[in-house]
Amino acid sequence: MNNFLEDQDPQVSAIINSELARQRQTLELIASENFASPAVLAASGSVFTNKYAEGYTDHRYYGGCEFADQIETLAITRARKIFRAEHVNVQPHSGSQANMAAYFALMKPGECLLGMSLAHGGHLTHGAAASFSGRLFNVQAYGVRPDTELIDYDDLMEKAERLKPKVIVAGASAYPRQFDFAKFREAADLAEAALVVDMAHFAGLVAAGLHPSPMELADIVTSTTHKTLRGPRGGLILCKSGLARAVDAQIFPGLQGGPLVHQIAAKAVAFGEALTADFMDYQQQVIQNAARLANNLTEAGFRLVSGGTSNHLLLVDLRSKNLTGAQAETALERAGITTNKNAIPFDPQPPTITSGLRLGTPAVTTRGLVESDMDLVAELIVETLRQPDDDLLSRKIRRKVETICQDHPLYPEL
Ligand code: DSN
Repeated sequence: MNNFLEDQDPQVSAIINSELARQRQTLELIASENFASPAVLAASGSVFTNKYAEGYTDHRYYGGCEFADQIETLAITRARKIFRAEHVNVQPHSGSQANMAAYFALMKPGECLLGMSLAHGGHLTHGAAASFSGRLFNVQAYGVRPDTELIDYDDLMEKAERLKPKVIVAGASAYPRQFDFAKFREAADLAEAALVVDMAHFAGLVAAGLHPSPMELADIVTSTTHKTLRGPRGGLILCKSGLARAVDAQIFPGLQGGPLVHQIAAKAVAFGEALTADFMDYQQQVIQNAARLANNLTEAGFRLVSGGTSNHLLLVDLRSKNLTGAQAETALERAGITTNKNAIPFDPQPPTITSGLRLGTPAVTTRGLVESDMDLVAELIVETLRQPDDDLLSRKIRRKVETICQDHPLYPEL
């Protein structure tokens, strides 16, 4: 990679090169990961890393912000266009901070937040006890139905009416289906609550028009920029003009100091990419690849939570295979396939072990894999999980994984 880095700090350079080699030589099936373009990486590693720009484009607390203003304005303009949003804040350092700012803009500590249970696929920041959300707010959870494993909208309505939350948050980290935002709006109206939609996982699908957009129905929409959206690591908030000041004030000076201008530059690049026809095709392929992987695994006798997928991810129930999520994750990693263990709804195992495995197709699709490749990927997963402790087999599979990776080179320009 960078010669100047290698010359100055060979230790750091070697570790970065090892990570590049790992990404190149393994199949990335973690549903929340992706490979940002070289242009995004270049912007992220640019001289904007040196710049303080506390405040917003109309009012900075530092001099020398002419180009920081230009880049932030460009990122905002592009994000507004992608999502048809009235107001955009591109400064959140992460999705968690975006969610925190959204909550603080809408309610006070101690008030009630109704979010999807972490155990049923929700996110930490949607009310888990260990997160700021569970510590600061009176958190209540909705979840999925035991029979269909789809969101229990009746339960959501009942809880909205009875608990009168101040905020309802829709969104998840491990839900393989689309969200019915009209039902969430109905629940919010029943409770006279605000609706926050955290679209971090499926923002790329929304951008491509392949998942209903929450923009019209939600009060505030939050996201990360690095999952299906395929940008740099970071957060994003979109809302109606009426909430713009409240949201902005919660990000700065409420939660953050200086924005990460280099990340905002990289967000601008990614948003530019998200406006292209190629990006639409890419998202379509992400969905097709997930559907194909789901079909293959089902045919091989694996039960999928909710029976399949209608987005970029699937959740495999490993119980009938006498395997835990932790065992499966370890076995697949040895074979060069990176995944993560994940709780399934009503999981009898603790979150550190789990009965499930979450698989997603955003990253392998960026590498150029299509449905026929997913047939082979599924075969390798099935073979590995059939004999998870067989070292010889995992070495054999790893070689096949490396062949797939060589056929779909990653970052040839680096
Ligand atoms: N926990 C991340 C995920 O992998 O879905 C999101 O923060």
